[in-house]
Amino acid sequence: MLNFLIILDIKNYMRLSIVSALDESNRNQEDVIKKFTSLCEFLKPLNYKGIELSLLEPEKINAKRIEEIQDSYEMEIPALGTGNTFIRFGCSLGHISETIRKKAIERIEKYIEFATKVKSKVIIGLIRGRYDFESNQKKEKMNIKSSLKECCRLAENYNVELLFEPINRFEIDSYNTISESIELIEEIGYENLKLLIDTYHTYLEEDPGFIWDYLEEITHYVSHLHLADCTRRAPGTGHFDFRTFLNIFKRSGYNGFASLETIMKPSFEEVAQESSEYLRSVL
Ligand code: LER
Ligand code: MN
Repeated sequence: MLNFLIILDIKNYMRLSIVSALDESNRNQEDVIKKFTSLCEFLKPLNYKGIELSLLEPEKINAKRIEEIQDSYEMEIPALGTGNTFIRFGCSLGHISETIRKKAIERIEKYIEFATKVKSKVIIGLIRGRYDFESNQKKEKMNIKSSLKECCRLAENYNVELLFEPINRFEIDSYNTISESIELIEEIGYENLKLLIDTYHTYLEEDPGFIWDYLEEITHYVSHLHLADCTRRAPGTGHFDFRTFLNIFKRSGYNGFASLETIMKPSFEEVAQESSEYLRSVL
């Protein structure tokens, strides 16, 4: 009987979530709440346990109401995506201008405030930015380090975890690989700075001959996962080995979320439904 219960527990261990925006900058409060409620309503029966929110202005959202809805559906918000801060506002942690770096840190604080209310974590990904002709990789890395320390200090005050995401070289100019990112995490030295591994970036950046053994060694740094196949479409539509990847984390006792972050084609609904079925079949 005990063995049976343990097997069931392992089957349910990897909690699934999916990335969605709420479009809070263009919608009124009621529409934002409606959008979040309809996501919970749709995703719950598909076995999702969380919704990762990609936000731009978290301070515009009534966190108390979001918290009430997530509690009533027993849905978590495992992480907040911050990349829009760079894409839409042009603010980045690695920027050559101190004023712009400060703005990016101020924006991160807004996410941290929201995260503490809805018990989430804050992603440090695209918000690191890209350098232009006035800067270079060395300066960028130095600026990212000092900004990141400040973000960790702020997040610590709110008891919030930050998730550092290695991102492929076509989208960002530094910290593209897992090992460089771990080196940085060690150097920064804050307990609340963890690693986010995205399968799409892993596929593009890591050595396929060594990656599985390497992942086995570093699972303890990891607190969140992003899932997309090699074309950034839904898992199972390309040739990334999700069975091997996910089972490394399952065996290690990983208790975080695996969040779908794909191109939502043909539609969000189809990706959500098909990915949930596929991932349950490989886990
Ligand atoms: C963010 O999580 C990410 O993976 C980037 O590639 C931006 O989409
Ligand atoms: Mn990602």
